[in-house]
Order: sequence, then C-alpha cells, then structure tokens
Amino acid sequence: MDFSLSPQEARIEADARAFAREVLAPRIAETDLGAFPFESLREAGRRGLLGVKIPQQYGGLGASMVAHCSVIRELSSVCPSTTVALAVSNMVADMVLAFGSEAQKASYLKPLCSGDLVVGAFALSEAGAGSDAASLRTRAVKANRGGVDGYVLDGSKMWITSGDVAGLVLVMAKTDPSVGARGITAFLVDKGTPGFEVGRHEEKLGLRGSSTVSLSFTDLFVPESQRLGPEGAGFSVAMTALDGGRCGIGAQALGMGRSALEACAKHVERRKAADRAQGTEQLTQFRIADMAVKLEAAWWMVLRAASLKDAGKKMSREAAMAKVMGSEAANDVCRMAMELAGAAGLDRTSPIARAFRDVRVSRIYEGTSEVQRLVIARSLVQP
Ligand code: COS
Repeated sequence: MDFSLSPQEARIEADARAFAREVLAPRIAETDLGAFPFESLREAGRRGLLGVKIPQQYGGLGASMVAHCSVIRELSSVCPSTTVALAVSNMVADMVLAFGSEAQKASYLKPLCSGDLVVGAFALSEAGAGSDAASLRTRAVKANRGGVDGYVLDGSKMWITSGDVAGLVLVMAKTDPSVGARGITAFLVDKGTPGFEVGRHEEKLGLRGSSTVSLSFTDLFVPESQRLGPEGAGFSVAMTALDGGRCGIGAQALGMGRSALEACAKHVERRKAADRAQGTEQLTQFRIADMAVKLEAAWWMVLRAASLKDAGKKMSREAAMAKVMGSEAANDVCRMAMELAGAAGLDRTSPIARAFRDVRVSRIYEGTSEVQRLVIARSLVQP
C-alpha cells in the first residue's frame, strides 16, 4: 500500500502551503479578531482552491480527495477560520457536481470555484435538529408562481457556516414530513432570493474569522430547476456531503494540531529552566513524541478514508473514524501544547492559544464525536 502523494497532489499541496504562507499568514491577527477573510477567499479562488476536486472544465483543479485533505491540513495549520469557509464551499461544489443537472453545473460550478459567489454554504442543522438531522422541520411545499413550477420554503436553520456571505446556500427541507429522512429534499438557494433572511451571528470561542449565522426562509419561492437531485434524496445528498466533509474535518483538526506542536517544539527549544533547555528534559521529549505519534496516526486514517473516496468506494465508516481520530488527537495535542508552554500558551495571540480555541469545534461540527461513534458502531452491529 502506497500512500505517497502523486506528482499532481504533491504540487497542489505545495501550492496550498505557499498560499497559506503568502496570503493567510499576514492576516491571521485580523481574522482571529473576527474579520471575515473575503480577500483571502478571492485569492483562493484564483488559485483553484475553492474547487479542488471539481474538473477543470468547470473551473476546478480536477484533483483527488487526498489532494483536498492535504490542502485543508496545510491551510488550517495557518488559518483554520479561512479553511472552514473554503472547506464547506468545496463540499457544496462537490454536491453540485455529484447530484446536479448539466444546467446546474453550468451555472454554479465556475462561479463557486472562482470565488464570484464568495463561497457556498450548507444548511442542514436547525434549533431542534442537530445530531438528529432527519427531524428537521423546514418545509418545502410545491407551488406554481407566475406560471413557474417550484417550491415554497418556510423554516429556519442554525449554525450555518458563511450563511450570511455565501452566494449559494444548499438547503435541506422536508417535502414530505410523513416519511422521515426519505421526505427530505435538497435545494440550491441563491443569496438575495426574496424571503431569505440572515439572523443571529454566533459569538464563538474559536474560528472567530469564520461567520456562523442562523437563517430563516419565509414564503421563499424556488423554481423546480433549483432542486438538487430528486425529491426525497436530500438526506442522502447531505450524508454524502458529510462523508467527504468529515474526512476533511479530520484533516483540518490535524493542521491545527500540527501548528500547536510546532509552536510548542520551538518554545521548549528556547525555554530554559535551571540552565537546561526544557526540550532536553526526557519528560518533555516523551510528551512531544506522543503528540507527533497521535497526529501521524490520525493522518494515515484521513488518507485511508480519502483514498477510498477516490476509488469510488463507500467510506462513511472510515470518514467517521478519521474524524473521531483526527479531531480527538488534535484536541489532545493542543491541550498538551498548552500544558508544556505554561504561561506562554496563555497569550491570546500565540499560535498555541489560537489552536487550542480553534480546534475544539472539530469534535462538534459536521457530526459530534458521539455521532461518528454511532455511524461506526452501526456498521459493525446490525439490528
Ligand atoms: N450516504 C448516503 N446515504 C446515507 C448515508 C450516507 N453516508 N447515511 C445514511 N444514508 C441514508 C440511508 O441509507 C437511509 O436511506 P433509506 O431510508 O433510503 O434506506 C437514510 O439516509 C436514513 O439513514 P439513517 O436511518 O441511518 O438516518 P438516521 O436518522 O438514523 O441518522 C445519523 C443517522 C445520526 C448518522 C445522522 O442523523 C447524522 O449524521 N447526524 C449528524 C448530522 C450532522 O453531522 N450535522 C452537522 C451538520 S453540518 S455542521
């Protein structure tokens, strides 16, 4: 088994590293204070990073899931806030590619990849439907407006990444509330559609530069041409998106873990106690080694899930495993880095403090650690 990157993947990873260094790094302070990274995302679009897996004919890089995860890890090791907006946008583009009609691909993929739509957003969660996503209550009712067949959406969503800035929102709504998950349908909703309203902005512990909002839809009409996939296929669209997304969150968390480890290693090299560098103490060395082992092991699991996706195989379980392992390893590493850095780690602007704050949500969003364990266990224990 060979998990080394292909020449194309290695080039894309190097390009992502250069983008992170040249574009993201100089803006970290303002992004961490809550400025949405419009300019960085625009530049990401110019470099193809908003459509890593999208074929070149539609404006993307036409690369693999392995390349996508490598990009996400590189970018999040510098600016996880920008990375989450970029990752969700890639996920929305992937769904348009996988489930969209030719007309939908033609109208949305190029503007998503170039950044003309700023980013895409994914609207599944609701106040009463987080982990139990199938219980969502947003309704989509068939209607004809001005001679055009379509649907009227009513309801609200919560915790929507980039929901206020996105030019396109992928919305899951119930077309048939009597049949649970099978009654959910996916819709492509353009920013500015009458009836679309942005609500509260969340004040988050970390990922401060990523915008997280609630959305509400009131008598919002979408023509039938905006339905993504058949009626009733929306839950499968959402779960397919999340299979890829979860693998990406593993990669994202590991990028943050890597930045915490690197900052911590630098700190213990410099820090002296009783005339000896902290990094020469065996206790410190063992901890640093444990941190590196956790990150490396989890990265191999991300690559395994990603390569299954590239081979066109089902990878829900492996994506869940990669997310549990990646996010929990990275949370452990950031906590251990905090402990080794002592008071230096408490500086709010230090890479260690930032990673410690930013990484926490990786165990929560795109399915909590508990949801991932449910997905894994269900694949092993049949009812
Ligand atoms: N890919 C494609 N289809 C899938 C799928 C997947 N990974 N997982 C489930 N489905 C399909 C099933 O095949 C089933 O279809 P049929 O009824 O036609 O057989 C349907 O979806 C319902 O599946 P299931 O019964 O497993 O759904 P549950 O309601 O039990 O939900 C969990 C399962 C908990 C896994 C799901 O609700 C979930 O992932 N919750 C977390 C949501 C989340 O991550 N939210 C974060 C939003 S983004 S921040």
